[in-house]
Amino acid sequence: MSGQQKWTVEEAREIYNKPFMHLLYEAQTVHRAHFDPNQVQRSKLLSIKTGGCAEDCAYCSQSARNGSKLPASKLIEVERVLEQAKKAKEGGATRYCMGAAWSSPKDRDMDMLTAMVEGVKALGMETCMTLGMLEDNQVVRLKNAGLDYYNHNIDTSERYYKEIITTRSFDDRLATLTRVREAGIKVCSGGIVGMGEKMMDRVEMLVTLANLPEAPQSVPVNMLMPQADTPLANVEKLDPIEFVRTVALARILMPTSHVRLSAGRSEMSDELQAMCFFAGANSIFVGETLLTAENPEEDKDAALFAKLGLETMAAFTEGRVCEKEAADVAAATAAE
Ligand code: SAM
Ligand code: DTB
Ligand code: SF4
Repeated sequence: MSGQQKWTVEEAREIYNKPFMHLLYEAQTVHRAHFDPNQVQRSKLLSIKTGGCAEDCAYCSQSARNGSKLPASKLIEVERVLEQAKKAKEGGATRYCMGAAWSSPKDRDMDMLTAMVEGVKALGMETCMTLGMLEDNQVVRLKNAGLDYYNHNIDTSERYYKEIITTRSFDDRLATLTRVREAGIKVCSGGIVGMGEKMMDRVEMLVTLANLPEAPQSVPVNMLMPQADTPLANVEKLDPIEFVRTVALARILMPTSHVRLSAGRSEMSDELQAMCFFAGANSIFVGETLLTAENPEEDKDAALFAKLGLETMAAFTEGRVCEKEAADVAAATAAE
């Protein structure tokens, strides 16, 4: 399939605009062919370096160029990261994502970053990092440390990207994704919905991701959380149905990827989140803070899981292993 066009923009637009019931039914059917529909992964985020970022992403509270009041911190100590990861694991998270407000890491940071990956992996958690653009040698070091996923969002369509970020290009973003994929690290790449983009920007963003030589194994879909003092602080709210359509299209175009219901859940009703799960989302961030922004409290999520009969997806690092499959494998092995 390498290098082949898998979806046309026209095909994707037609799917996105199907009558809502058809769209949800199709997304749920695709979802069930590859995943247990009642299992949702709990992921935890930690900001390992906050604020003072040199990039000008219009949505971000951490950009120094947005006049943001968020002070720049230093890279936090490895021990603190591991303490927090252990707590997250005890709270049921199976995936640990470490994010830094950088354009790219400095080589002098790499020893600490690789130690974080090794330590979190040793806890038995899936590891993900998001550190900005990477050079070849940095990708190799992260791979050798055992990093499972690298998050690097394309955020929107190529057309709209220029309206949102001027300090780097869409192609810069794709170049890092190529490096990560070629090094054998799984790609986590998605975007933000509700930044004033058009419907076609959401569609084109997902077609770009699905048509990469290998679709990202992980696709975060974020709802913009408007941040004070940023250019998008007062952007018009998007109809939540458009958000669900975006999740459904991600599921249909990338059937075996984890589609992650990421930022913005604190503003979403239980019903909207349930619709996102039905449309194929199968991961959430848990805990009261994302990187800097708020997220639903743990007891609220526990109640939501109970209400919907959702289970926490077991940890996995290779392929997709849900609890049921893992139990089947264990039973078959025991019977041998
Ligand atoms: N600095 C690195 C980078 O940009 O690649 C990593 C951290 S960055 C904060 C990770 C992602 O968070 C961004 O690509 C963006 O998609 C998402 N994000 C940031 N601010 C957001 C906001 N206010 N609302 C929704 N998503 C946001
Ligand atoms: C992603 O797509 N969403 C997460 C994760 N990848 C790193 C980050 C959301 C950030 C929301 C804003 C904040 O917490 O500052
Ligand atoms: Fe920096 Fe990442 Fe925020 Fe952009 S999204 S300003 S690169 S921290």
